[in-house]
Amino acid sequence: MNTKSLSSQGHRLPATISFHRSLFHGLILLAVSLFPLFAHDGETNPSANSWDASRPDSHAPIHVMGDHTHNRGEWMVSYRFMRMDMDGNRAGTDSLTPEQVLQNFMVTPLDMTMDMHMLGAMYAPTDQLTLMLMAPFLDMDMAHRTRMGAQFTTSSSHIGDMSLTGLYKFFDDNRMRAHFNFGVSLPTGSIDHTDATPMAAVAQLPYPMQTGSGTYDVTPGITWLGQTDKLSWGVQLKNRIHLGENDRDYTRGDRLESFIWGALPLGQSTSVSLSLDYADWQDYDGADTALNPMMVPTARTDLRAGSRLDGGIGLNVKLPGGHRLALDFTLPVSQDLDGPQLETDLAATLGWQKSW
Ligand SMILES: [Cu+2]
Repeated sequence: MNTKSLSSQGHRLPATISFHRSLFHGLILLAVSLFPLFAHDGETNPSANSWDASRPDSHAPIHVMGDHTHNRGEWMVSYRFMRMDMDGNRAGTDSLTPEQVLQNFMVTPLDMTMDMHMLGAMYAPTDQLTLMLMAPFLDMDMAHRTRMGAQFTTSSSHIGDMSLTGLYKFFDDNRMRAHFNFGVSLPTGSIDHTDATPMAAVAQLPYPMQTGSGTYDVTPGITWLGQTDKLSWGVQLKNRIHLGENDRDYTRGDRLESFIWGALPLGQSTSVSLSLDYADWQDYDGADTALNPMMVPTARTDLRAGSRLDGGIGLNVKLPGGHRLALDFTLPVSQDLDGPQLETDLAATLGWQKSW
């Protein structure tokens, strides 16, 4: 058992996470400053100077949100199905057996599946500003084992936190585009999910099984896109900051995410992509007094932080009539969790977009 991470205090990043964070964000800044060199071209065709939204590789891998803006008067609707599989616990970068977790807790989580159905709409009132509305619906199941050897599963299912984002384009030249992401997330998800457990017929579910943050959140970000004759690329940095405290007296930890991707067109309508995502998130402030932190690690506010680097591969197909279909998979390259916490093994996203 990793006693160092068990004893760490809330809302402070472990040293290894701060190091990874600095390293990865440094690499992203370096990449952003080098990209204009690749994007440089001496072509005489004036349209070659514009970023081309009609290319199949112009959209980011489908798990990246708010990656593009639209021209004035354009609409887009989208649906995404995302599945995330978590199996087994870890503390730091080490895997833990259920028996190791049960040395310190009455109950251990074994695995979790999260399904998300995400509806999206985009509309551009001007060439500079695109508005985006997103509504997630979450469906989660978590399997557990008790010290006595009993197994049980809890479930929650509800609309998540809806968000409204303004994407403001501030650069559009030399086959590159850049925009700011200004998002507000509303507490439409629930923080009051209960289910039956061996301890109680109606038990408040621990933090990861709640479908909302319970707070108003802001999600500032920046996105930079570019194209060459052969490929498209993009970089996005995004932060989720939780404002205030929710009705159950806690605040989720803030989350920093960065995405970097490249996409290669295969003909007129298909593209393939590779991506690298880095995220880190912090511990919670406050606590839900209905949860017993001695019972299960998912009820501990100081065992929530972590960081993860994911590699992704994606496919994107343009169809007639403004339709697009996309599929991508992301796999962790490394993850460092303030645990015991369930580790992520795989995420898959299938999406459909229609614009007019
Ligand atoms: Cu769009």
